[in-house]
Amino acid sequence: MGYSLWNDRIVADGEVVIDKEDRGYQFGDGIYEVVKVYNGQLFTAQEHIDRFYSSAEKIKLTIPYSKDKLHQLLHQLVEANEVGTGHVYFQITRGTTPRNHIFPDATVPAVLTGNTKENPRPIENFEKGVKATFVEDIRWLRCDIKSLNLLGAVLAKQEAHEKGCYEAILHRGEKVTEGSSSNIYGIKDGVLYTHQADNFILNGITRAVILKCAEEIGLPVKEEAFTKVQALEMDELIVSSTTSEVTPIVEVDGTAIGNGQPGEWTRKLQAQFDTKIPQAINA
Ligand code: DCS
Repeated sequence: MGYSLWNDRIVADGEVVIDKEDRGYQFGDGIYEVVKVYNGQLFTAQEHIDRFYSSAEKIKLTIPYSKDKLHQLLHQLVEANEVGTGHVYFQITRGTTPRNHIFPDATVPAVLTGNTKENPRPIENFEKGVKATFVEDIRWLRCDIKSLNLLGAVLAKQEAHEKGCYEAILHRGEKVTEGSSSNIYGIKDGVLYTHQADNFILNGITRAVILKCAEEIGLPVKEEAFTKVQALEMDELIVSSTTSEVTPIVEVDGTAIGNGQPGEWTRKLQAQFDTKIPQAINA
């Protein structure tokens, strides 16, 4: 047993009570974030908090706490649970009212919850790479919002899992958008390609770190969509997220990417990413 975040308090896990009329439970009417913890320290927390507020604004949900207060609560939660390396999950819903699609009135408070998980970095995936499969992107048209509604993502990830793959590479028609819970990149002739940050993808916080790393190691970036055919012809493919960091994709639906091994640029990006990971404060 550990501690959870419940509105503006850190409480014992068992104390959290969620009503069956919570709009998150009824409609998936809410948003969430996942923040990585390295050596007891939150990584890119401000960026995640900013995106949380931005997702909230896009669905017209008012978060009744300041960004600073939320940051402080997340920090307290990580300390209370003595997280070493893992992540914090938190979400907010539009509150509890008898089921009705129409928003509740402004007096109904949003419900904020959060918890942590100890979770080692997936080092073997970083070293050996993973397999992926193409899945048609049937999600809605506001993938820029980190919505609790994840059915499209869940179905795609399950399909990938059943095929023995780590991730589903989603595509709308011929164009690759992103992964079911990640962003996707291709490297061809020394240029890194990734879908532009529009309504068809979630603008990953890890994506921003990777684009910065690319700049720092002299790898030019083109934020534009590539096709499924182009994906298979890339020299290197990468999947990224808060928990996947920079993971090489070495095979898609049985086709080897490049020589079937993680590529040189991927190795350089991983090394550059590693330089940004917070070390233990008293190390
Ligand atoms: N695209 C989608 C659809 C995602 O769900 C995620 C993260 C990303 C991209 C990558 O964003 P970050 O780099 O900011 O993590 N999904 C979170 C999730 O559901 N679990 O872990 C990360």
